[in-house]
Amino acid sequence: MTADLDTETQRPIVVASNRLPFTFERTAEGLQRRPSSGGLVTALDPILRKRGGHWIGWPGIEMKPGEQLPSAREPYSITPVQLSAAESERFYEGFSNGTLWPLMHSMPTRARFHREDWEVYGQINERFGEVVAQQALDAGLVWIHDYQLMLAPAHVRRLLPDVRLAFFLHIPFPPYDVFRLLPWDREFLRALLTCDLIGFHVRSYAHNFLDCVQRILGARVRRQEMIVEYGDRTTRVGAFPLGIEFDTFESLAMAAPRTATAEAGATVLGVDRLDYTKGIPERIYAFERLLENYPEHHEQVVLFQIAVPSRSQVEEYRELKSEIDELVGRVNGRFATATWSPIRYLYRSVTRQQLAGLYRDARVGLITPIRDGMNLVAKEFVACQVGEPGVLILSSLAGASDTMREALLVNPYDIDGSAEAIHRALTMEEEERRSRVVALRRRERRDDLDSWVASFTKAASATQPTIAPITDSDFEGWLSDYMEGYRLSLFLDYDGTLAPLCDHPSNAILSDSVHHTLKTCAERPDTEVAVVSGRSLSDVRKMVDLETVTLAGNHGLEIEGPRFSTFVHQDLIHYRERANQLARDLESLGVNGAWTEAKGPTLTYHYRSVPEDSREQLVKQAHTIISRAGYQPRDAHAAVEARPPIGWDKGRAVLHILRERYGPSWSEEVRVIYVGDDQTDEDAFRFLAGLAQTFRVGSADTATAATRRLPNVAAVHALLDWLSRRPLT
Ligand code: GDG
Repeated sequence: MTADLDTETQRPIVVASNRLPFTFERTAEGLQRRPSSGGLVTALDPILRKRGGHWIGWPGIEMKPGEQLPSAREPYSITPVQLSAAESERFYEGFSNGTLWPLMHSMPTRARFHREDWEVYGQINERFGEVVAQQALDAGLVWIHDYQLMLAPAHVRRLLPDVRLAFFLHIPFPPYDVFRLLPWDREFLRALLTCDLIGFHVRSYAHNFLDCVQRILGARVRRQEMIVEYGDRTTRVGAFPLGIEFDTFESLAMAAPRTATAEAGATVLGVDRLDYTKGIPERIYAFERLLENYPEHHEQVVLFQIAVPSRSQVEEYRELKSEIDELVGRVNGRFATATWSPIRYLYRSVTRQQLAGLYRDARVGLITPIRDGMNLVAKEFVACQVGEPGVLILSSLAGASDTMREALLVNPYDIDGSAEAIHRALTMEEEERRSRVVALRRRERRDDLDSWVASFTKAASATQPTIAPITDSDFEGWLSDYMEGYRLSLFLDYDGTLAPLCDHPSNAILSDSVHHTLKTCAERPDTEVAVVSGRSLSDVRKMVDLETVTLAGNHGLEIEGPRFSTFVHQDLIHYRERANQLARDLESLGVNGAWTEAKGPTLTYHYRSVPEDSREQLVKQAHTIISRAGYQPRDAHAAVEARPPIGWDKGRAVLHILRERYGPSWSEEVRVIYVGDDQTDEDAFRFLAGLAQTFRVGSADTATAATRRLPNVAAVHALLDWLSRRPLT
């Protein structure tokens, strides 16, 4: 088998989705395959059949130890991701279909939010990410699909920092006010932003996503270009309306034998997975209204509804099935005659060939979801209009309505309006029917599945945009209103914030221009500047070299500054000797370029020069030694900090400085900005949440409590520069 290649890079494409294209069932004869249902498989299977590549997904059953999947017949390779029955319940039925599916379809009252489900969803996404990363070492493109795997990109990115990574969402992305109901909204957005490209079906979903990253994460969004900048990474966002295999459906429709429905008079056809988003009850009400209002259709017209069983483990789906059964029974009971039942309802799937014949012979395609990412049935219906032209009635709430403007568009909640549309479709002149169908078919033939794949993969392999320099207008937008009329207290971390990270801390020297701008800020009568560092106080004093600046060393355990009584945490006295002992203990780990920096009461074990493959072991040992000495180990940039177990951190140090300077009502006197790049700055970000504007500098890969991110030291300098030039308060 040859893995086919990503066109641009000539390297294989790796696709991951929750389901594989087939699902297994355990029978007396062993594991049996049956095709998976639904739009995602319909879309992806032909792509991989044609191009080859690798598909990673869940096989649909819990496999027994040592059990092998029957070998694949597909012309592409497959790696199954195993889930236990318990995991599948929480991950699939629970979080994917109980939380995300309704929420993303803007039906929040149906969504349930359970932490246990969320945790398992996170674990399974991590598992998927790891399997994908194993298979994608030389991939030209990793392409992850749909709402079940929205956190997986972050894990792939963690393991393969340089891989080309794209995501496509097959369902809607809801507006900000709905998405933010998700208690884990930030985690989802952050994970998606590890991708190079994120695709949606239509522009409005892409715009909803942009709104969310801007408002929830504080990311920088270039709307015109549809680019998100977050930390030091850029992500393209785009609308890629999915198409179908037009030619295949057309050929199937041409070849399909005449169906029994064609003999039964005019058929109004509905085809859906049995799902509450598909608007099946509303459709039956609309059909009932048609029969009430237009008796001329009695005995002439049949609504043929195919509902493919779906998610039948989920209670809500079982309830929906009963509701539909009851409705069909009631309407049939009300209108049926000896020779005619108005609704034919099939609760099972049919073959593709049968489906094509049904589409072709239907007089009306009634596709009226109350919410739908795209809806492929509408497209398949028009592809199959190879004989007498039928009429497509399409919900304006399906993504497909964005482009399929020649359909009769209806709001499915408007029962009378929908009934009118059915009547209009049933009585439409042939000329109008043909004009509409011709236009619809022309577009779907052109924008078919191949063209979708080509446009998506082309966008995914385009050169990644660079971060546009941060300008005055960014800072004005973010900070002007907040600061207006107030004094400013500005807190800055040192390493990685004011000076770039270096192999050795002694090399992390302030550039002349940053030093100058910092000095200008600190000399302004309306601004106080403090540098809060993990370095020892004497060290940070040497590096900053400005008497006008307040300095906090050892994460704020020692503070000094102008008009400020020097502070040394009272408990430190107990730790000086212990720190010396710990420094001696850590010497044993001084291998491969690792070394220990003794900073008085605290220490830092640096491993920046240690080769990647020996880091994990050393870090683990460092943690053990530090904990054994009664100190707290804490991960920093290529370093482990050892801090005495004193309830003190950068957050408390900031509070101390603010209270000393401005008294207990400091928040009424002064506005606060805090900028840092390190895990230890997170204490300050958390403490200052709602009380300050906070910026996390650097990579977007770790979570942050900061209000916004800045990409690098240059952006911090731009901020200082803007602050130094602003009009005096
Ligand atoms: C999700 C999004 C988005 C249906 N019944 C039978 C059958 N089908 C096939 C259809 C069609 C597919 O299933 C259904 O696709 P949809 O797009 O309508 O809907 P979802 O399953 O909800 O798909 C949706 C899609 O992903 C793709 O991105 O469009 O918005 O919700 O292809 O033909 N196929 C066969 N027998 C049936 O009885 N063989």
